[in-house]
Amino acid sequence: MNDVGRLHVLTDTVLQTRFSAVELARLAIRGGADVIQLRQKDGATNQMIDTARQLKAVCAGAGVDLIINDRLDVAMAVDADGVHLGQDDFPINKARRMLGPGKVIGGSADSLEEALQCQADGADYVGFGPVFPTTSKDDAGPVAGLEALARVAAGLRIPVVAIGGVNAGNAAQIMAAGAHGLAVISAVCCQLDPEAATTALLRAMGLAAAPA
Ligand code: TZP
Ligand code: MG
Repeated sequence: MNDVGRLHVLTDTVLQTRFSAVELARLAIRGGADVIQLRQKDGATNQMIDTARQLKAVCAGAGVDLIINDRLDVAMAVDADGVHLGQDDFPINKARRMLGPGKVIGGSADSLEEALQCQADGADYVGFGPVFPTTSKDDAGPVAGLEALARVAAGLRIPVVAIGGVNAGNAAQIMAAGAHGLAVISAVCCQLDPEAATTALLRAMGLAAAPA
């Protein structure tokens, strides 16, 4: 079983254009993020590989995992630390065979059934959500809520990372529900100070000291 980080920051350059993916990664890492996920839905594959390669250098220098959303091919091209696969993406069990045991594989789930299937297929963690309302993903599906999150966290052997509408105001409740960690887009990427926003999340999770 591969170690899974606690605070996953998904880089987004569509909802905001102030920061590049690489700038976001640098700032989030300075703020304490331990996983950077490249999530890029559009654009040329060559350009995505180029961004992923730059992110890999930034993450490797900081001892942070780089995970690629959706694209097993891009993850393999840059020797990323892992891949995050949705229900309609490359199958987790086949990705495991291609990547080998040492890479992190996450799977998306919005129900206990989907989460259990991800686990059975060999995922290292499940990204569960949306736990709260979000405007960052058009097809995010119904809001699951904290009780559903707690049921999934209790029902799985592998870590559950909560996603969807996560912010410093609800992070403590999410962790109390049994989540291993959090994944965010807007709570970091769409903030004026992504570094400070990352640290605020870690504090709310109980993983960083309060300011002196
Ligand atoms: N998957 C489920 S909700 C979501 C994704 C990618 C969007 C999360 O974005 P935000 O801004 O943290 O709510
Ligand atoms: Mg996907």
